[in-house]
Amino acid sequence: MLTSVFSKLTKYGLFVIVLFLEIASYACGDEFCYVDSECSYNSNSHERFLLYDVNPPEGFNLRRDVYMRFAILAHKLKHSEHENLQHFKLVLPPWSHLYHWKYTPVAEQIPWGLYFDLQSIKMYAPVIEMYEFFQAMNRTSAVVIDEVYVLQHFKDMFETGNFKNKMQIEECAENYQINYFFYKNLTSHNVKCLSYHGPATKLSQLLQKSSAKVILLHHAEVALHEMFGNKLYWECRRSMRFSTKLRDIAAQFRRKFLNSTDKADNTILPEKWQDEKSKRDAKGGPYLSAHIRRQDFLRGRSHQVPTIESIAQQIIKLLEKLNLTQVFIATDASEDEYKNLVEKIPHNYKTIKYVPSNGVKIKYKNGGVAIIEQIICSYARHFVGTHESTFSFRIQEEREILGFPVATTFNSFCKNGDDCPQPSIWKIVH
Ligand SMILES: Nc1nc2c(ncn2[C@@H]2O[C@H](COP(=O)(O)OP(=O)(O)O)[C@@H](O)[C@H]2O)c(=O)[nH]1
Ligand SMILES: [Mg+2]
Repeated sequence: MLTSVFSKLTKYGLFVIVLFLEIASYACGDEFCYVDSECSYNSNSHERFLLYDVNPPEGFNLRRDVYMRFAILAHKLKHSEHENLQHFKLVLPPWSHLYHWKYTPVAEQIPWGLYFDLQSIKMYAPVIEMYEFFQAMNRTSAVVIDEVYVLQHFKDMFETGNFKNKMQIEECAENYQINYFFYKNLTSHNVKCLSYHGPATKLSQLLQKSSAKVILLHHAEVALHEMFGNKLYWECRRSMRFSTKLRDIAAQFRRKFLNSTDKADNTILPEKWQDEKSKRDAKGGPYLSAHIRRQDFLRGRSHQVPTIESIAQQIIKLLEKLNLTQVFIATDASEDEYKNLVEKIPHNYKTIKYVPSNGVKIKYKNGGVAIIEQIICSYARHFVGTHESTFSFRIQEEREILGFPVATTFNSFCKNGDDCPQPSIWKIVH
């Protein structure tokens, strides 16, 4: 069976590739280097590496959720009773070729340190950047990945309704073309398809049986959360703080345009996420924030997505009800749609969005700009988002961490008056 799968995959040519030049641009001494003390990564011989990748069309915010499933696995491996599991490092897949990121070069590999505070993340899970992985592998020639598993759903799972946790090497359901972030110096001679149903943490069984040093899981989104919304989940989520630079840009914008500061808004967090306490008395800046998802949502979810006219009406109603005069808009709408919205909101209200300078656009790209908008939304007195958008979900989580009253956070725009599903309330657990 394994041999046949292998030969089937090799027929399509394994993969993959890119790198030496790209690594150089994130090398020691520049600001992308977030290695703890100095810039070369010191690996020890016991170390093992777990790489993963997500279905290419998935966006930034679903990817953040998949990261959490694997960070929780890595956290558990580190504390495992089995010695051969304790040395795993989770390798952070670069942010690359995301479908929605229109002005980010397709083959660019963006390290996590550009967007997240890696020190903070590492206090939860043993993770390393891709460039650190290459340093650890002494990249003098192509890096061979010992074992690649392409995760796939069991063929009959949805028909039989059998959702028991299980995993099994099976024939590949599709011709998977693996192109791991355009790296040209990665290869493998051992690729298998793993039919899988269960939480990511169950993969420890596979990792324990294997003696491979480097393992790549493709289609990692197939593995689920062990437990959504428990204490462990929220610890992992709290460790995912955004980079100081992005937080500073958002704070500056709030101060300058929205009269919002942490002190006045009661949104000061301790320096370390470990010191955060349960609270519900965040006040937020004197503005309403709205996340208005358009683009592919307009096409794929037209039955849910309200018109701009309806959104404007809902915003005006909320501003009146909350006695606020400013609304901050985060959106992927076209310029025309945004203009249309601004025109429909009376000018005694201030309607504002974040417009990045060219410098910010070039340096932080689409991902950074989206994060800045998410942060500004998080600090508002009241938030209203788009139904079933993971971009909105991540804002809701951020507000739970900041300690807002629940009613100010879990709100979605309605399609119309009587068709108005609201988001599930996932409260933080400390
Ligand atoms: N700048 C900006 N980008 C957005 C906004 N909404 C969506 N996007 C972009 O579209 C992508 C949406 O994909 P994803 O993160 O998967 O969220 P979802 O598709 O809404 O569940 C984001 O990653 C952003 O790149 C927004 O309000 N502002
Ligand atoms: Mg998406």
